[in-house]
Amino acid sequence: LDDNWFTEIYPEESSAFSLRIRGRVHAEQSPYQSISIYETATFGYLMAIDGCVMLSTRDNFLYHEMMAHPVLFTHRNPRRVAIIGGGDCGTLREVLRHDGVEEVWQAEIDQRVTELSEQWFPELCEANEDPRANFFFGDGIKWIQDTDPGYFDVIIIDSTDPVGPAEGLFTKDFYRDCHMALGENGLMVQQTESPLMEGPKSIIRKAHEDMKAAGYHHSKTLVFPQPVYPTGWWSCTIAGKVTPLEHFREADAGARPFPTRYYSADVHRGALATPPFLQDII
Ligand code: AG3
Repeated sequence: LDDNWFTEIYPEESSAFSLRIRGRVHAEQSPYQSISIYETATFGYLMAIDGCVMLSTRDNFLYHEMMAHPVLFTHRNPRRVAIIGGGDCGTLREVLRHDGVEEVWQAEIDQRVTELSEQWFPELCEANEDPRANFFFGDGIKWIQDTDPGYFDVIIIDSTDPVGPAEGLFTKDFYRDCHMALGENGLMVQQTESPLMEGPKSIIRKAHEDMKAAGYHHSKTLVFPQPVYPTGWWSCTIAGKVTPLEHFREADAGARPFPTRYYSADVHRGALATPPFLQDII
């Protein structure tokens, strides 16, 4: 493949994902990472951080809807929500679709991610002026430690892979800090990478173990497609203090008064089904 293609090579260099591009429209080294934006032939714009795909115009709705709606329709009355990472504001937009949500905080370490998203993915940032939306740019781990105990109903961890700046977000200590910051019915959800990349060092299994060790009684992995990420199949793992995660507000999800392109009550129910091979890992 030549310069007309963007390629992300996956670990062990035995597989890769490519998209034909019209060109690279932006590249910079921020204080935290390298950020590039490409104009692709058929996926709209693409943001890559340190060479890893973060999102494309065409398919980010899959990931962002599944990071926001299942957890918000599982909590019985989510009013205060925190997003750790999520600098592109795609998750934030989905959270703000819920009328009952009164206050959302997005704690992103790299302000440049948000600024570039405003420029190249304006549709994801269309709700940024909503008076319920609040932005903190800095270390999300310290920020959650400084949060009043019990303040949030839901915490969404929308991070990059568990290397570099995001490594500390995949730890028991961080889950415990989130546990402190959550109210008694609190729920946390984390993006947990691809179920098909699972090896002996299973990220999903470790997430479940660490969540239990951090004091959550329930944890559940949901799966969904995401073509631009490694293997094309992705997951998020929800952890709950008291709420069983198989039961969600199905009637509310079915009657949601806002548009979605992937999420529905049926899709939510389907995503809760754990394929046998994944059951074995967890
Ligand atoms: N969050 C998940 C990115 C992980 C992709 N990994 C990779 N391409 N190797 C992205 C942020 C979307 N809001």
